[in-house]
Amino acid sequence: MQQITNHLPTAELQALDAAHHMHPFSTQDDLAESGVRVITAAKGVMLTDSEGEEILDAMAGLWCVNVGYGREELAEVAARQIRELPYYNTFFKTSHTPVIALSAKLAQLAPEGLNKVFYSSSGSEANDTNLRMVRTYWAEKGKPSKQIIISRWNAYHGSSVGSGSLGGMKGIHAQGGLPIPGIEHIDQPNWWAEGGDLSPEEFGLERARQLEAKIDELGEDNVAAFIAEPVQGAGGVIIAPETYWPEVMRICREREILFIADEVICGFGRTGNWFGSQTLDLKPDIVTIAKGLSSGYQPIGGSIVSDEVAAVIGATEFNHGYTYSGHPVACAVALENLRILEEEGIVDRVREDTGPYLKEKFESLTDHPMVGEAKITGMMGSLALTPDKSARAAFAAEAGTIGYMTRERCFANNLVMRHVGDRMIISPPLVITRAEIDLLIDRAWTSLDQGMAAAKEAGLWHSA
Ligand code: PXG
Repeated sequence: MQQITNHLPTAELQALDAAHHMHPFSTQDDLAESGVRVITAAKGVMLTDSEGEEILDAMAGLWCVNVGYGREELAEVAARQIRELPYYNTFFKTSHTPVIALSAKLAQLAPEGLNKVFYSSSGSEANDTNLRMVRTYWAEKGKPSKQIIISRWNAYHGSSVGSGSLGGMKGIHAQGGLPIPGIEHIDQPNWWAEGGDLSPEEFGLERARQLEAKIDELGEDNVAAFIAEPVQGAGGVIIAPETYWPEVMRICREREILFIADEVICGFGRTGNWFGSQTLDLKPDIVTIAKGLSSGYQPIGGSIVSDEVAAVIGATEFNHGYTYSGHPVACAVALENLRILEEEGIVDRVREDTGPYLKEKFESLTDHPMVGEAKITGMMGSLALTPDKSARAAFAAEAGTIGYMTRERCFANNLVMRHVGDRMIISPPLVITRAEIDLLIDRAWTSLDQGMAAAKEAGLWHSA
C-alpha cells in the first residue's frame, strides 16, 4: 500500500512542501522561507504537528470541523460507502441512497419551506450554482431583466470567478478580472470600524437601508437577489447590530427579490441552531451550505432551495451540475455527521451550555488593554484590537499588522486563533469542553499580552 510518509524529519517535509505545493491565499516565497507547520494528526479539538506539539484548534480547521477530529463513525461510514458504491452520478435519470437520504434529512432540518437540495463539492461551487439559479428563475418567470445580484463589501462567498465576484473582498477582485458584470456591493454592518458617531442601532438601520437605496437606484426590475452571510465569517466575524436584519427582511419582503443566505459557516450548529437563519429569524429563498455539513471530513456543499424556486427551476432543464454533485461517499459521511450532531445534542449544547460559557469567558477578554470589543454568537467570535478603546481607534500601522503579530504569538503558544485585519477570530469545534474553553482563553490572553508587547517594542502603539 502506498503510504504517505509523516516520519520524515520536519525540515525535509517543509522543503518538499516548498518545492512542490502551492498554498491557497499565501505568498509562496514567504512560506518557503519561514517553513510551514506540518500537521500530522488530530483528535477532538487538538492538532498534533510533526514535532509532536499539541495545538488547540480554535478555528475548527477552516470553520468546518464541527464534530471535532477523530470520529471513528465517519471513517467507518466512508469506508463502507467506498466498498459498496464509491461513485455514481445523478445526471441521467439515476440516483443513489446516500443522496436521497441526505436530501430528506436536510429538508427536515432546514428553515421552513426549503425542501430541495442541489449539490456541489464546496461553498464556492454552491454559490456559482446560486448565481445561475436565481437568474434562471427570473428568466423562467418571464422577467429576464432581473439579473443583478446585490452583495456586501467584505463578504466572503468563495474564490471561483462567480463566487469571488459575489464576495466583496477587494484583494480577490484585484486578481483575474473580477468582479464579473451584474454584481453590486453595498456596505457591511461593521459598527466598530465604520459606525462613526451613530449608535449601533442607528447604524444597523442605515446599513440595511443601503439595500433599499441600491434596489431603487438599479430598478427593482433589474435585481435578482441579495446574498449575505447571516454573520460574516472570513470578513472578521462581523455580527450586525440588532436593528439590521429585521430591516433587511422588511426590504426583501416589500421588494420582489430573492434572498440567498450563505450559511457555509453559520450552518450546522455554529450559531447555536441548525442554521444562522433560525438564530436571526431570516427568511431565505436559498441557503448555501458546505463546511459543517460534513464537518470537513468530505468535500461537500450545496444549495437548499425554497419550494417556490424549486418549482420554477424544476419546470425547465437547468443546464448545470458537477461530476461530484451528490457524491455518494460525501453524502454518506454528511448524513452520519448530521446524526452525530443531532443524537449527541451538540447543537443544543452550543446554544444552552458551552456557547454561553464561551461567551462569558470570551467577553472577559475585553478586560485586556488591547481588546476594544468582543463579539460572539454561538461558537464564532471576534475581538477588535485597538490602541485606544474609548475612541474605537484603529492602529496607525497598516491594517492587520498588529493582528498578524498577535496571531503569530497565538500559533507559537499552540493556539490557532486567526486574524482578519486587526480583529482576532475564533470558531472552535462545537464539541469543545469547558476545560478546553478555559485553555483557549488562557492562551489567548497570553498571546494578546505578547502581541501588545511586540507592538509597543516595534513602536506601533499609536492610533491612526
Ligand atoms: N461562503 C462562505 C460564507 C464561506 O465562508 C465559502 C462560501 C466558500 O466555500 P469553499 O468551500 O469554496 O471554500 C466560504 C469559505 C478564511 C477562509 O480564511 C474562509 C473560507 C474559505 C477559505 C478561507 O477564513 N470560507
